[in-house]
Amino acid sequence: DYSRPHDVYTNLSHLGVPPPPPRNSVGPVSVHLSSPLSLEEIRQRNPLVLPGGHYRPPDCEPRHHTAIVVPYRNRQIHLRALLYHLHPFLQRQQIHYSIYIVQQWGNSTFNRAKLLNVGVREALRDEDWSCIFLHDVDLLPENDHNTYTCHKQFPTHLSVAMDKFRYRLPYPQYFGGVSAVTPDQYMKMNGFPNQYWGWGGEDDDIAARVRLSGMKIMRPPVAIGHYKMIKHKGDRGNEQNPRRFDLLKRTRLNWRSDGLNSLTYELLSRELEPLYTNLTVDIGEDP
Ligand code: UD2
Ligand code: MN
Repeated sequence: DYSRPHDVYTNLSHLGVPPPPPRNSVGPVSVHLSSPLSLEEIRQRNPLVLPGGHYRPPDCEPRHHTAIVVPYRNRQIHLRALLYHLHPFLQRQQIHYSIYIVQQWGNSTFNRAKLLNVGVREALRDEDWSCIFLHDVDLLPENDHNTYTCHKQFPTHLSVAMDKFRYRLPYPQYFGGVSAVTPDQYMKMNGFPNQYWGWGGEDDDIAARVRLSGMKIMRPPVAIGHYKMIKHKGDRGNEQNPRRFDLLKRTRLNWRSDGLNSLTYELLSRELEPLYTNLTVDIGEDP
């Protein structure tokens, strides 16, 4: 389903009326990946961003309140590139937002989906966010008509056209990269799985939860959902998860008992950095 995750778009799309772009947006933006600036330089370029990576448009009452949640460990260069691009991008869209970096503490196997659960829960302690974005650290949006807002009814998958997949959806159920849910949608699907340690499968599990909880996936048009993925190798501590196929067979049985309602973790620190809120969390390890 390629309907636009934006009220205006979904209302008008059946009439073939081109949607009005968000104010201040420019459409396609060029994304350069060579040596990102230092955090201090990025901060200087974004003087209106408050500690914790918080921003509120100064000259209007924003209609959208979006938390950006990024699962993270040991990707400094990618983080700088993301902050460099995302802050101006979101400000052009006149969104009230914060950026949360959810950092897995220690050397245990990485668990992206569990970190996302932690990020959602902690972000909602701060504010009544109307929308929560789940955002890989290495993905840079290339078109600012791709609005970082939620669809009222259904979860949205934003990264539909990445350079790494030659700007096409790799397969119909694909849900990796960048997606968005409202708190209600998140609750309805019991959040995300906690049991996927290592690379892979968790995004397909999340897509399955959307369906199993009676929802469907919304997507922006391919021409707008363009992203660059910063090229990288697999990380140590995030090797392919050999159990992912077995786990995926059981999503239907497990989704109600594993997720938001079974989430346990220890928050080790919460820091308001100049460009983001840092959450360092002990999420345990693969049993
Ligand atoms: C794909 C999906 C991703 C996820 C993953 C499987 C795309 C664009 N993305 O990413 O959403 O489903 O497959 O798990 O297809 N990370 C760290 N440190 C680490 C390891 C991971 O910060 O040591 C974070 C980081 O935000 C990264 C994300 O986890 O972007 C996904 O990991 P990846 O980039 O290594 O996996 P990739 O590119 O195959
Ligand atoms: Mn990646």
